[in-house]
Amino acid sequence: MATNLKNLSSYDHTAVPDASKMKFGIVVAEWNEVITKALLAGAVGTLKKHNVKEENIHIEWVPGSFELVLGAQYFAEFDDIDAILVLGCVIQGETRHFDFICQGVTQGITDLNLKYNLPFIFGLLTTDNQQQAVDRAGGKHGNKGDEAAVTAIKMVGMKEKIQKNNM
Ligand code: DLZ
Repeated sequence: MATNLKNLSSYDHTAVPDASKMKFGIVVAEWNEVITKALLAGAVGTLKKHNVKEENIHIEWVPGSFELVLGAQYFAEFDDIDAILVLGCVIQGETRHFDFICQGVTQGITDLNLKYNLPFIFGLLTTDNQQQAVDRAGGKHGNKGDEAAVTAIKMVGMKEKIQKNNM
């Protein structure tokens, strides 16, 4: 949770492995586009900061957050990718739609991680209102997209390290 104790864009740069050979897929939701564009900018900027090449960042848009899971699965099935980031923003409304979308995406992403043995990174903002989303998409609590990018690089690095140690 982004709180006063944790800014989403703060991390120890020395603890992030070099990502110059890594390849990432990013699936972004069109709903709440102002927010998701900011998440995407954060994620891409952070990947590049850690030497990911432009041609190794593959971006696809889906209509809403509910479609993030299938979009991510398409990357896993049809592309040679090291990790997939999903970026979306679900804002609480008057109905229970929020709960169903959040549950679906959370469980879906969890299942994909295990099914494909690949890092699928959960870059979904689930907020009570627009301001909370703004605060976490490059605002006072940092950018969830930055956090997703760093997490993706770290997970790929971890997998590579364990594979190397066991060869
Ligand atoms: C329908 C819907 C609603 C009410 N709210 C959001 C939202 O806050 N964030 C989001 O990413 N998507 C929302 N959607 C769209 C659903 O995710 C999905 O695209 C549709 O239900 C069609 O499957």
